[in-house]
Amino acid sequence: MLYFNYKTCLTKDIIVKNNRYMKGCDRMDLPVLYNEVEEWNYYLMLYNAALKELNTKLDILYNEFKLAHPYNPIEHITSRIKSPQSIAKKLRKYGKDLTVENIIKYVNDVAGIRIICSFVADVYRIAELISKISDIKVLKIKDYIANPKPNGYTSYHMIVSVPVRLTNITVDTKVEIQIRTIAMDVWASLEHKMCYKFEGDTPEHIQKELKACSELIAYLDQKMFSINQEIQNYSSIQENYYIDTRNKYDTIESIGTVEDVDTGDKKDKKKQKKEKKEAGRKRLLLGFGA
Ligand code: 0O2
Repeated sequence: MLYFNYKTCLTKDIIVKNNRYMKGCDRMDLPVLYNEVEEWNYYLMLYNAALKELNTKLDILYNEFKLAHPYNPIEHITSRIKSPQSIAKKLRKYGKDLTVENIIKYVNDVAGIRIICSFVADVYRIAELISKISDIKVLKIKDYIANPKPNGYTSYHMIVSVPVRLTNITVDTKVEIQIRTIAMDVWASLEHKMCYKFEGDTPEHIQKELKACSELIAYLDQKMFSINQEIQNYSSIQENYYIDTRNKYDTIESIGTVEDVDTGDKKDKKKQKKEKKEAGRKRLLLGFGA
């Protein structure tokens, strides 16, 4: 699984392909907040920590799927901290002043994770699994798959809170998770790129074309899903193998205990210690007797 930063992440986010390590944005300057810099840095630290926590949980889910399920429903995962421009734009849209308090209160996607799935059914499956992860609290759901936006945008959005444990306190921190199929992601990425310059004032005929494309995307997703269903029927032997593997691992409840192992080496050391002690006693007795 590769981590990329989607769209607008600032500097310092690093993609390291093989060790699956993502370094979050450490700093983000909002010049308008010059008198709240310290406070903002504190919240940024929390948002970054929440992203790391959630990324780790999702990475575990991803690896488990790779090992013990017939196919991995997750194609890839990306995460980012929202850009200052985007934060400012959102608050402007809500008619709110650019203050740290308003960002925390009104901007739900300062920290964002995007999960790209293979099929629509996988989107719902992953959403359900996320809602079952201990520690994660689902605050809000927007199902733009069941109810697409008027422009044709489809995606499943969850606002969740993740506990960030600091030395003295635990802070529940908001993260937006967007879950969508590859096809939905193609549409959203291109629409975002193409309509950015219109700033919400996209000409009507272009809007219509994009809506038509989104319908094609929905058709494609549905078609690919039914082809996949058919393929799954051919591979029932493979399915059984995975069910066996999953059952085998489902019985493992803990690998978190410590056992004292009596190695030969340890025995030797014990013996040596005993012999040394006895020799010392003999020496003492000898001395006493001398
Ligand atoms: P960026 O650059 O991704 O940060 P809310 O306060 O949460 O109820 P909000 O934030 O408008 O209101 O919520 P919503 O509708 O869930 O949208 C949040 C994000 O979804 C957007 O963030 C986009 O990433 C994506 N999104 C929503 N609608 C569209 C759309 O029509 N087209 C595309 N391409 N993406 C969309 P931002 O802040 O717009 O941008």
